[in-house]
Amino acid sequence: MTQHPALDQWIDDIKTLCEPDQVVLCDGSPEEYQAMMQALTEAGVAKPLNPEIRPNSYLVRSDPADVARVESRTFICSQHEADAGPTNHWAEPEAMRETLTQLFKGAMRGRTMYVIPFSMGPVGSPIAHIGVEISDSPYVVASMHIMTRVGAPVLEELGHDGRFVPCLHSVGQPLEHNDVSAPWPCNPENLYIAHFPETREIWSFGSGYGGNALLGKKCFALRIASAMARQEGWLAEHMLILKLTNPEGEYRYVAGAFPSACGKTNLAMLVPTIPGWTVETVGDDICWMKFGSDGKLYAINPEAGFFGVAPGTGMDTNPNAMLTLDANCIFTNVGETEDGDVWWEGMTAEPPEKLIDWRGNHWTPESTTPAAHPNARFTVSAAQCPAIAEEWERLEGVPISAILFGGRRGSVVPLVNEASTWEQGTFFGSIVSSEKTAAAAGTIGELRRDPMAMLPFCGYNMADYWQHWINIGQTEGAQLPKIFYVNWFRKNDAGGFIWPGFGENARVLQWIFERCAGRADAIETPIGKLPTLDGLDFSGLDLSEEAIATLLRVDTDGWLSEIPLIESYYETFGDKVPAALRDQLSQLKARLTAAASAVA
Ligand code: O2Y
Ligand code: MN
Repeated sequence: MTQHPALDQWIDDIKTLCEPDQVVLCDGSPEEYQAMMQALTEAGVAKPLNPEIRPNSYLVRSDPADVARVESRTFICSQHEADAGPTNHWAEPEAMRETLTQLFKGAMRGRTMYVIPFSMGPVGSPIAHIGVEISDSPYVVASMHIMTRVGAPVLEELGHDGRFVPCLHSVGQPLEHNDVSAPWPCNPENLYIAHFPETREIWSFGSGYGGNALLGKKCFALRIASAMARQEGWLAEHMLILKLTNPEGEYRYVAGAFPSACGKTNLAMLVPTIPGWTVETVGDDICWMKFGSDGKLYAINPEAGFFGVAPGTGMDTNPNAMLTLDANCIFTNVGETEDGDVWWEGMTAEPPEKLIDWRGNHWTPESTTPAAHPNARFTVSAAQCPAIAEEWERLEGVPISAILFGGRRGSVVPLVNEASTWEQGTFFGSIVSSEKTAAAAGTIGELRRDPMAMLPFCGYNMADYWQHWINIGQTEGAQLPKIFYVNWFRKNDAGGFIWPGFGENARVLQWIFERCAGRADAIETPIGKLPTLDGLDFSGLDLSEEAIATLLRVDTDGWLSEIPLIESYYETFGDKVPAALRDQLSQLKARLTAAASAVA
């Protein structure tokens, strides 16, 4: 089938196991994409949108039981449980292999088995890696076309013996004689998203949705790649990458890790409010960084498309995303308007008078359920983004000057602070947290730690991952990016957000840019380096002196009460926590205690 005997052998083994009706080696062509969308349309799961409004675009409705990544069914199958760590679900590899082998036996009966060779990253980039996904879902094939680079150039790059990550996927619903396929086949009762970091394999069964099924994204590019990166001395991160240019045309590249619901895609496509500054997008979700010969960290976006959350995306919040969606999109689980277009909450200020909701039911603004599922998604090629940076597919990647960490914190954490050292920056990353926003009683205001925004995506023990970050910082000849912690979500006493956010975040990026250029002042404080009161450009913003002071203040008491929370969080990782991070924590405590007693 290919010129790669080991790949052929794997394809053959999976064919024998899964017993599909036929096997198709995907070529990544536009014709293949159209054939998949045609098949999905005939199956009644996809619907072409009005070509006058949104050419070559489709609405897909998934099974309501298969609408998001399922962390409780996501497993790291390392030989030793300690290597998965307390933040992952661990399963013994041989036992998991046995369970999955039974499930995959005959799982593709009556279906086509697609073999999808794909590259994470531009084909031929020294930072890219190759995977092959076998799937029985035409939705997965079409989505992989958009989200990765698929087809012949990938096989050529692989050659006779190149290394690839085998990614096996089935929706888990074989067709017996005369069965009619469900429009969106899935098997939520037998769901497994299993990762084998030591052998670099992925097996996913029972879901056709997003991160569960498009195995290049979270499964490969983060969970497996993080384990590869640890072995090979690079970083696989849950980060956006943006290019920031000042009015003089000087530019720098910034990577940023934020937990969900912090506006990561919006930041990646930001339209600055400050005159003369521009932001261009390199990536919105994942960043792979390797050292170049000059000691700098060079980054690529391993993906080729955006799989973004639709609700909340509108011309007011993210015009570049909206313009990206003009044509050639797959929309999953959004509302359908009367004129054959799509709609979701936040797309326009006024909802349409009536539409068909994501479940296929009639909907009006009076309905008590949302028109679009909260995790409804758009899938679209990154090349269509009007803000895409021209170098977004550069084989050698782009040199990163700054790394941002951020969470959603109403109190304690200032608008921005800079780590004095790589170790302190790693410490900042390890304590990233957001206040829970869920309406569940008793949880509001409680902190959810999401270190480096990698909580569900680290393919090995989180504390070993922190040690890997520390080790990266000790690499001979490294010219490391500066690390910053940002918080757009600080609240005032009345509970309102102080900082306007969105395009105004460019003011913070400006300070970061100037710090990287060695031009802006900073004050050394117990929690790192903060802007001087006049260091950030607040001109034209309706912010009182008190509000500015709150944004840039070191809340000594707040941080002191945070220390025991961090200590007990670290305790969950036992003695694996790097000594360098324990040192950072005790030094922070000492500095805060000294500051508090100086005031008293
Ligand atoms: O529900 C899913 O499978 C999508 S998850 C996702 C998609 C795009 C970018 N980020 C994420 C995430 O969970 O971080
Ligand atoms: Mn993500």
